[in-house]
Order: sequence, then structure tokens, then C-alpha cells
Amino acid sequence: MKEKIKILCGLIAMVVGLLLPVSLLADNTETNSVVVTIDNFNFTPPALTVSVGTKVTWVNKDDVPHTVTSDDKLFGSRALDTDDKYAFTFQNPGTYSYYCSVHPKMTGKVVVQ
Ligand SMILES: [Cu+2]
Repeated sequence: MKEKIKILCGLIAMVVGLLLPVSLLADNTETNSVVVTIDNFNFTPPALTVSVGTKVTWVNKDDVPHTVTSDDKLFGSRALDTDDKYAFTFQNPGTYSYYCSVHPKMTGKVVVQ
């Protein structure tokens, strides 16, 4: 009987040990994700500071198409219709300015630390 409990405890410890890193990883992914909305011809927030590895998702909430186009062409979306999304994961520190190629006066930037 005692032997069975020992095995059971060993199994539980193993399962917890296996699950813990996975749940930590999941949490990490969750916090490293930011949304920028495109609304009323504005990127909101217009300036964003994130850590390396953060995935930024732009969502177009306007009735007109917009794009997300980086100044140095590092990233860029096609024309986003209403509720369309575009995501880019920033892997290197730096300041990344972008604009909408349909309305070049629409600008924003992402600072990656
Ligand atoms: Cu636009």
C-alpha cells in the first residue's frame, strides 16, 4: 500500500513538473502581445513601448481601408478592411516608425527595448 502511494506521489510530481514550464510559457506569450487599434484615421496608441519578442497586432476599426507600413519596409500589411488584422513580432531592439500608405499622414511608432 505504501509503495502505491509513493508511486502516485512520484507521478504527481512528474506531471506538475511537466505542466509548470508549459503554463509559464503560456503566460509569457499572453503578456507579450499588444493590440493597436486603427480608428478614426489614428493608430491608438500612436506610440508604444514593448519588450523584445512582443507581438503587436493592428486591428482596423475604421470603415475605410488602411495599411500598416514600416518606414524602412521591415514590416507591412496589405490593405486592411474593417476588422482585418495584421500582426508582427518584434525581435530586435529599436525604434520602428510606420504609417498608412493610403493616408501617409497617419503615423505611429513602436519602441522595442
Ligand atoms: Cu489609412
